Order: sequence, then structure tokens, then C-alpha cells
Amino acid sequence: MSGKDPSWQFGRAITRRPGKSITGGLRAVDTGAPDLSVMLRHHADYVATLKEAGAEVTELPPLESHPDAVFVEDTALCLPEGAILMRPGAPSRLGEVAEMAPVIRSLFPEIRQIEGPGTIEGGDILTTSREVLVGQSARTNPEGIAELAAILDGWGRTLREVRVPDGVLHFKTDCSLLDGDTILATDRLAASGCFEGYRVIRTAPGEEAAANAIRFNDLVLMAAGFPATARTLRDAGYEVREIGNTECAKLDGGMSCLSLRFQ
Ligand code: CIR
Repeated sequence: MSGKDPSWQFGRAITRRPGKSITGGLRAVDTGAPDLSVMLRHHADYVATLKEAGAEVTELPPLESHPDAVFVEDTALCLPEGAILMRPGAPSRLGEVAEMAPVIRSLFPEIRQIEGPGTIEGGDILTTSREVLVGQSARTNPEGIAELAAILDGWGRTLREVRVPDGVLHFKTDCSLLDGDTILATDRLAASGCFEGYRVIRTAPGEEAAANAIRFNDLVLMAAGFPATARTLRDAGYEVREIGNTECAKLDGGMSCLSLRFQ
């Protein structure tokens, strides 16, 4: 795919439909159980928007044994060189990787795996056109990051380690890639200086949850309900689609968590 930027120009995505067990999903603060029927509607809108953006979507069935399995992003890192199976830091999510592995194996000729003892989740990894940024968080520890760095080094890629602000689940809870050089970020994350050299667009005050967006080809998918940030993005020239996310938000999930994206 010459001429394309593999950090945001994709051909494929993997998603997994939420199941009844979603009510048992992990959450930092309990704001009530997610409503499965509403979440299914939002999820269908999300998949339809990925297809509108040009994705061929592999839609996996619900996995009732793993309440958080809808958040497929945390199980793998997909790059043009190959895919790397992650090792989640949340014990209840470790088994999701074995469920995703055969799907990844059917799509990627080159597969690596984080073996441990370190842990790392896909939500802490932001791939830009120049580097792979990885946030150290409550889920992703230095050992997991070191194991990923060694794999990426073998592929000629640079990993840069950053810190996720306290109380924030994942690095990408607070940022997303808008194009090869532009990042949408919250004030609290951008203030750490980790995006020096990039163009940074900030979420509007009080709209921090808008930061977890995705760019997929010509579209930016963002959670609905953040009008000031949506306006900022449109004024900057992005074509934005707002998708309901109220139920995933109860489980600390957003746009990026719901898919794996690759060429
Ligand atoms: C969790 O706590 O693991 C899930 N309830 C939410 C995961 C969100 N994933 C992501 O940001 N990549």
C-alpha cells in the first residue's frame, strides 16, 4: 500500500459484539450496569461507520466467558510487519488473547506474542507514522514494555515510553491519532510534554472523554456528546462521525477499544 500512512490508513478491522456478560465488565467507578440493547445499537453504528470508512470488518460473536471481550483493541498490536499478541494486566482479561489468537493467525503471516511476566494492553499503545508510543499505566508495566520494545526493535521500529496520568485507565483513554503528525489529547496528558514535535489538538474543557477517538481513512469516529470538541475537529478540516458511547463509557471504553485496525 505504497503512499499510504499505515498509522491511520487501513483496509481492515476486527470487532466483537458485546454479550450479556457485559454487565460484569471492569470499571473504575460504578455508574450503573450497561444496557446491552443500547450498547448493541451503538456497536452496530460503530461497525457501520467503519465500513463507511472503507473497512472490511471481521465481526466476531460475543464471548460470554469474558465480560470485557468487546474491547478487542487490548488483545493485540497490528502493524504492517506483523501482529503481536498482548498480555493484559487485568487478570480477568488474560484469556481474551487466546480467543483472539486464531483470528489474528488467519490474517497475519508474522505473529509474535508477549510471553510475560510483564503485562501490556493495546489501549496503552499509540502508533504514529514516526514511532510507537507506549504508556506505562496500571495495566502496562515496564517489563511488558521492554518485551514489546525488543520485538519492535527487530522490525526497525522505535518505541518511546511515556507515563499515563494517575487515575487514567490507558494512554489512549486520553489521546488519539488524527493523522501521521496530529494528535487529539486532553490537557492533562498534553501537559506532560509527551507530544513534543507533534501538532496537538486539545479536547474542550469538560470533554476529556472525547479524546478516545479513531481516525480510519477519511473519517474520525468520536463518541457522541462532546459538541465543542467535534466542532474543533470539523473546523480543523476533519470529517467527523459521532457515535453513541454511553454504555461503553460506563466500562471506561471508547472508540479505539472497540476495534483492531490494520491494512
Ligand atoms: C477494562 O477495564 O479493561 C475495560 N472495562 C475497558 C477497556 C478499554 N480499552 C481500551 O481503552 N483500549
